[in-house]
Amino acid sequence: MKQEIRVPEVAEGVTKGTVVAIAVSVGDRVASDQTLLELETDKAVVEIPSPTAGRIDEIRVAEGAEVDVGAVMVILDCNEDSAESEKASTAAAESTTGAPEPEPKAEAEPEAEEPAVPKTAKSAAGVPPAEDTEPAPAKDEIDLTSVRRDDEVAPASPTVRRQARELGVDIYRVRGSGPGGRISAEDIRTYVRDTMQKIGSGMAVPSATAQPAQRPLPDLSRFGEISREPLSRVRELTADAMGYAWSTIPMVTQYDKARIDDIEKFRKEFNTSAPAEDKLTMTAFLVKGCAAALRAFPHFNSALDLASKELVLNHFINIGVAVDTPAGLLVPVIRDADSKGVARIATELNKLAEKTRERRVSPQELEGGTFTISNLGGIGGSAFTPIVYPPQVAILGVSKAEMAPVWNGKKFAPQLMLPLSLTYDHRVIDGAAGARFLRWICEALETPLNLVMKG
Ligand code: CAO
Repeated sequence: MKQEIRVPEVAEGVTKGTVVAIAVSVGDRVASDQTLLELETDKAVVEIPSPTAGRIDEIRVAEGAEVDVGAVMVILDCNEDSAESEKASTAAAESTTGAPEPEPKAEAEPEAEEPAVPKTAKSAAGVPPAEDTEPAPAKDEIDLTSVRRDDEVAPASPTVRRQARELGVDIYRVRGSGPGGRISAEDIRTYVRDTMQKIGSGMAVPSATAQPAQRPLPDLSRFGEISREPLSRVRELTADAMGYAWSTIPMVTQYDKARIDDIEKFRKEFNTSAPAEDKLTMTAFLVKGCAAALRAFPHFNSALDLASKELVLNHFINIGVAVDTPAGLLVPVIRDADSKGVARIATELNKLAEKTRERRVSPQELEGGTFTISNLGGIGGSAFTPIVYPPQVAILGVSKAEMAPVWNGKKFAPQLMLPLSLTYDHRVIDGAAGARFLRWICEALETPLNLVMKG
């Protein structure tokens, strides 16, 4: 007799789930209550047990597949002598663990149409129910086929993967010590031990918290036509750096506006007679203003070393400037910006930006920045929150300067206002310091003489 194993109703309101692991292969003999596969829903992770002993005749789902409640996942051939199958399976379990499996339930023979009852259930928050008892791991009871998530592989038994989940370990980060990289319970314990030691010594921990693993994408083609394009190396590196920054740095962004009528007037006049390569840009003034501000506020020109519990103060001021290129965002660096005049910075930046857009910039020209400016004002926008670029602790975002009515104490007067947004690492910089630093930059830009006088 063949029996269909269907997706059970795990919890009220749950209508579908994702097959996260298949623990058996076609042809395998299984005992009653043996785990067939694991199903993940937004509420719980459950192991789907075999309702009776038999042989796996067909597997109709794949790992990663989304399945509806009631859908057939596995066909079980129960024609085999059930008692014999169970005996064989139990004996195998005993021979590897020394502990007998629980007595099979002789009466566990549900109707063919009835979905299998989940063996264990664990809340999505990772709290197992009180009655959840860990079954004795049986080495031969599962198929250790590689379990994939995107490009990552985690070959491990359902029991080991459940152990990882319960400990909050992202199993895709654990190095398996077994044949073919198989991950054992001991590997999970080693990973937890190592991680705790690193935390204790203040070292950076490459944990799931630091770099949240991406969940498998749903099948978007179900909703319409899609196409795929490979990530450029720049995009890959940006994704990595931004993901790391976003998940490890507690950031705050503050906003202010600078009156830049005088700078803009001077810049326009200067540019009427300047060759293209020496054109004075708004970004050049910003580099100069930030370099002077960093001299006055050295903590903004630092890096946080948690391992040694120190703040590393850079005695050089290298300003990175975000450049939009067809391949993605690149950040070349103006070195020792505080010791250069605005005209020299402008010439250097024009050349560097052009080289960067043409991808002729060298790796050396992209490294060593101690602070970054991201000017999107040439494109538009009234404000944005840039992300700190580690190991730096602050970044200045610049939006589009626009004429605005500003109250001068007697009346509203039209003025060119440049919106600035400063994001900083709140572990290093307090809000008051952030506000002072940003105001300092605004004042330096509002009266260009300040760029010479301040610092
Ligand atoms: N407000 C108003 N106008 C601005 C401006 C601002 N904040 N910034 C630049 N402009 C104007 C310039 O004055 C220039 O106009 P003129 O030709 O009349 O002088 C025009 O916009 C174009 O400027 P530009 O882009 O050629 O020169 P720039 O030095 O100001 O900017 C650079 C150089 C490299 C910053 C810019 O080309 C760039 O790539 N910006 C994008 C940065 C980016 O992608 N950041 C996002 C990072 S986070 O995702």
